[in-house]
Amino acid sequence: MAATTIPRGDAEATVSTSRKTALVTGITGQDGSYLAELLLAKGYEVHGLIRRASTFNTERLDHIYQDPHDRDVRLRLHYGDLHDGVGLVNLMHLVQPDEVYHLGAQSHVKVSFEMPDYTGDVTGMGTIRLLEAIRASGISTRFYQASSSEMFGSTPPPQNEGTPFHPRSPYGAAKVYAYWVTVNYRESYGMFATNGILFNHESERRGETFVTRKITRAIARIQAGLQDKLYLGNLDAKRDWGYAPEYVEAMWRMLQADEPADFVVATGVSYSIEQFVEFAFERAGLEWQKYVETDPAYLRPAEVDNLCGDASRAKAVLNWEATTHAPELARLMVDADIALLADQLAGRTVRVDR
Ligand code: NAP
Ligand code: G4F
Repeated sequence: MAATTIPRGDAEATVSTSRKTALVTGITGQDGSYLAELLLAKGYEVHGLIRRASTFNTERLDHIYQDPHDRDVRLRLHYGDLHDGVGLVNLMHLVQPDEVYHLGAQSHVKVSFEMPDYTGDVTGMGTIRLLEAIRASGISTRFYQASSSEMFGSTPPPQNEGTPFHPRSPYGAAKVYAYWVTVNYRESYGMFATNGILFNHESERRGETFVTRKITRAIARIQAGLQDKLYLGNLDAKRDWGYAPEYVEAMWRMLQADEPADFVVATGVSYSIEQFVEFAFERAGLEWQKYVETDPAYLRPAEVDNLCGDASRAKAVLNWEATTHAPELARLMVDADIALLADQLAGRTVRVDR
């Protein structure tokens, strides 16, 4: 809990507050938006790092956006980038967070083969830049690193905290680097730094090019007569898919623990891509074989064949357990995409600008 200097237009006000302050990188992403909601509901003041873009990139935050001109604003967004180390130091000075949730990353595995250098810089080096910004600003804070089951790569399931890493992509390798620097700063500087090793988690806010959302959006369009084919890559790979809002709760619990540690977060059940396709098409009453075709353009130079997590430590230490599994997840995502498309077609999704 810190005295916080808060920009208010041109002036700045130093506000002494007893509520907890969190800084979230990647706040505009799927997990960042759910985490921001969770932290606001718990009474936190939430600061988010956003990238400058030529288009709006805060769509997932629109429903919790607070006008900075209002009183008692508890959600504040700051321009920055994981490339910009000095900016990160300045942000730490400004916000003085009690907790830092580092979710920002180039998070697409296939894209990481096309942009390996960039992915290494943002997803790997970005983590050490943030850790160094914490040290340079001299603040005491708790740090969460968004580690990934992609780090296990080709190591067979079930995967837990003791399973060796064998990443299969530039993204996975960058996450292994970020994992180890987080452990290193805990051991070297006594930082409360923790890795959440999260298995795939999805939602109606999932990025449109990840496989689950690509499938559920296509189903809505096929049903509406706007699309006739869905092109996918490897249908045989297996993933342990959970529901994102449940996973951000696990992140928060990790930073409330007595001691920093690393935790696998997973459902413990895996399904193939083809099975997810079946669950999703069945929900819409469509026969998937009529619409799905394979396109080698979506294959990766190396694939992660089977991820299935063992989250016993999270259950024992954090009392956290997944409750939503892939069949239900597929149904809720299909329903959400059908409703969203109906809203879009009826012109009910007009953005309110401020
Ligand atoms: P996401 O939807 O792709 O969000 C990524 C976030 O990172 C976005 O807010 C993005 O900003 C931001 N970002 C990208 N490059 C940046 C840069 N150079 N500087 C600052 N911010 C940058 O990812 P997610 O699914 O929410 O996942 C959150 C984190 O968990 C990521 O680190 C991901 O690698 C990791 N993870 C995800 C899963 C999963 O299944 N979802 C599983 C394990 C680990 P823009 O909105 O401007 O693009
Ligand atoms: O949905 P995906 O792109 O997710 P992937 O590669 O498992 O990565 C996600 O989960 C990781 C956790 O394990 C995160 F760290 C990472 O940030 C990201 O959130 O692909 C899932 C599977 C792969 O086997 C892929 O080859 O689906 C297969 N797939 C088949 N057709 C496809 C497609 N994936 C995509 N994106 N697009 C396709 O057309």
